[in-house]
Amino acid sequence: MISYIAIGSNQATPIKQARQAIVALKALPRTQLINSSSLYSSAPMGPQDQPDYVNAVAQLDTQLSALQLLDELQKIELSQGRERKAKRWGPRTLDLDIILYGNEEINNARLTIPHYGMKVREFVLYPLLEIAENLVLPDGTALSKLAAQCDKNGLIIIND
Ligand code: A4P
Ligand code: MG
Repeated sequence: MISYIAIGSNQATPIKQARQAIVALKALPRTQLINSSSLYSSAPMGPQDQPDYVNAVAQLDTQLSALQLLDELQKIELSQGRERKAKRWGPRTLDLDIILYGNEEINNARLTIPHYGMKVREFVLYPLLEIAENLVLPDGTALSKLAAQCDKNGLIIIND
């Protein structure tokens, strides 16, 4: 199954966290890393008294179920020092969200796929567009259309 993972970090050297996450995704069981976007710098969504984020999107081809994949992603988050805090949209060392899992729509206690925020988040849409320009969402919406409607809000590729 082709699945897209959103990577986000704004603590503890975010560029390093994002790169390390991509290395960890490469090592997932029964999974191949197909591609990953550039790293992007983005303004924080939510509380403004937190550092800018580094965001990226990775494309996987996995034989894991969506829930197995979520378990693996949460292990990676924990291994990179993620603490789950009460504050909504607060700072984090690493956030790994399943954006898409094939063409499936999943709604259960642990998973909402497609990810509930993906259609309006510039830091998800533009990195995804970089590696999947012709992608169509399960509801038939073209990714390019969503991106065209979404302000970049200062999003820039990190060159280094
Ligand atoms: N969960 C449900 N659906 C999914 C999914 N598709 N992928 C559940 C992953 N997890 C999913 O997640 C809470 C629970 O969501 C999980 O246990 C899982 O069962 P979490 O990672 O513990 O909490 P969270 O990430 O703090 O919550 P949330 O609502 O996912 O945060 P967001 O909405 O992702 O916001 N600004 C910028 N510029 N860039 C960012 O990346 N990220 C956030 C986090 C805020 N501001 C940001 C960014
Ligand atoms: Mg999350």
